[in-house]
Amino acid sequence: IPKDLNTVLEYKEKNYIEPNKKYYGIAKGKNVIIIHLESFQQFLLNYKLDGREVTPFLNSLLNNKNVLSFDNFFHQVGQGKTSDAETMLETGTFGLPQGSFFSSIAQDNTIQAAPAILQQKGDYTSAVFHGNTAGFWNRNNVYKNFGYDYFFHNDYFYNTPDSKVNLGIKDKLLFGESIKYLEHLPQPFYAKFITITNHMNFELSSKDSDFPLADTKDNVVNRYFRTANYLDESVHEFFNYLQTSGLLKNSVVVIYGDHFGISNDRNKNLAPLLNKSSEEWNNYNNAMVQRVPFMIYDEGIKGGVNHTFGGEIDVLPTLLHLLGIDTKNYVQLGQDLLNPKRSQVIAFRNHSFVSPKYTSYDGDLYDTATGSELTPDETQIKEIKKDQKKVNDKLNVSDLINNSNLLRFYTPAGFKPVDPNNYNYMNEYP
Ligand code: GP9
Ligand code: MN
Repeated sequence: IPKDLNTVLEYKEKNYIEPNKKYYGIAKGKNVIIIHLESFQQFLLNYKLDGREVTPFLNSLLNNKNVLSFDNFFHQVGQGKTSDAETMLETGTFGLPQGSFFSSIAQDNTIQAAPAILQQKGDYTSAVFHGNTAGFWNRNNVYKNFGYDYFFHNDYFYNTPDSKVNLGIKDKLLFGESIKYLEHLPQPFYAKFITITNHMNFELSSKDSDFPLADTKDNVVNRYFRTANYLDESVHEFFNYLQTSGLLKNSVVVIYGDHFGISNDRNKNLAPLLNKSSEEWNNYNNAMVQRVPFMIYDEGIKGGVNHTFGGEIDVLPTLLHLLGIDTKNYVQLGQDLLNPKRSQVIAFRNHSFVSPKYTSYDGDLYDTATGSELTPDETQIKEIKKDQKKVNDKLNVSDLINNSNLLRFYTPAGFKPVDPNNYNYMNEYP
C-alpha cells in the first residue's frame, strides 16, 4: 500500500500547476453557487429550433462582461453519470471504470472534497439542493464524507401530483423553493443546485412549456430541446433572484453541463438538426458532441471565451485557485483551466481522449481541427502514444486512489479528516 500511495503522491507533484496570478484569489471569501445543468450539451447554446432560441438566457451569459466561458470543455463521466460529475467536480478524482463510485465505495472512503476544504480554509457552510429522494446515487451517505452541512432533497420541497416530472421536483420549483433555505445559510456558503427536468426521457407537458418539439423520427431527440429551454428559463429566474437579492455580487457562480442528454446510439437521429448527414456521422462527431458548457460568473473576472481544452476533472483546482486556496497539498487530478501551461489532453472515462491535435475515440483516430480520419505517420504515432499514456496514467491513479481508499493514509497539511458521523440530513432514509 505505501508503494501505491507513493505512485499517487508522485503523480500529484508532477501534475500540479501553480495558480495563474492574474486570477488567484479574485473571488476570495465569496459565496460559491454551483448550477449543475442536467444532461446539457454544448450544442444547445446558440441553437435555434423553428427560429426560437433554445437557451436565450445562457446565450446572454456568453456575452456578459462578468462571465468567463469555455467552449472546448468536455464531460468525462462513466456509468455513474451525474454522480461521476459530482465526484470529479468536488473530489478532483474520476468516477470508476464501471459502476458508480457514489453507489459503491464512496461512503466508506476517506474523501477530501470541496465542502470540507472550504469549511476548513474559509469557514464556508455547504448545502446541496436537489429534488430527488435522498438515497438516489447514495447521496445521503456520500455527502457526509464530502462534509456537506445540509442536503435539501425531495422531502424539503412541496410534493403535489403536479410538482414533479421525471425523477424529481421541476427545476423552476426547485430553484424557487430553495430560496427560503438559501436565505438562512450563513455566508460565505458553498451551494450546489442539481437540476433534473432536462433528464431522459425529457418529458414536459405543454402546460409547463410552449416550446416546440423537434421533428425527427426520434421522440427523445425531439423532446430534448423543450426541457433544455425549460432549464434555461429556470436558471434565468434564479439569476433574477440572485441579482435582486444582492447575492450575485458576493458570489461566484459556476454553471456546467454534467454529460450528454442524447446518447451516441441516437446521434444519427440528431445529426440533421446539427446540419450533418446521418450516414456520415462518425466517432469524430460522437467525440465532439461530448462538449458541455462551463461558465464562471464573477463580477471581478474579465469575461470572454477561453478556448483551452479541458474537462470536469479540471474544475476543482480552477475554482479553489479563484477563491485563493492553493491546491498544492491536495490530491486533485485536474489542472487549473486558467494556467496556459496546462496539459490539454482530455481523458474520457473509457480511455478515449481528445486534444487540440488528436481525437482518439473508441479506437478511431482523427485530426481534431479538421475532423478528417487519421492514418498517423511515425511522429504522430509517437505523439499519440504519449497522449494515451498521459490519459492512462491519470485514470489509473484515480482508480488506485478510489479503489484502495488511499487517502486514509494521506492527510494534506492543515486539513482535518472529515467525520461523517457529524452529519445528518432530515428524513434521509425514506
Ligand atoms: C438523479 C439525477 C440524475 O437524482 O441526478 O442522475 P443521472 O441519471 O443523470 O446520473
Ligand atoms: Mn446527469
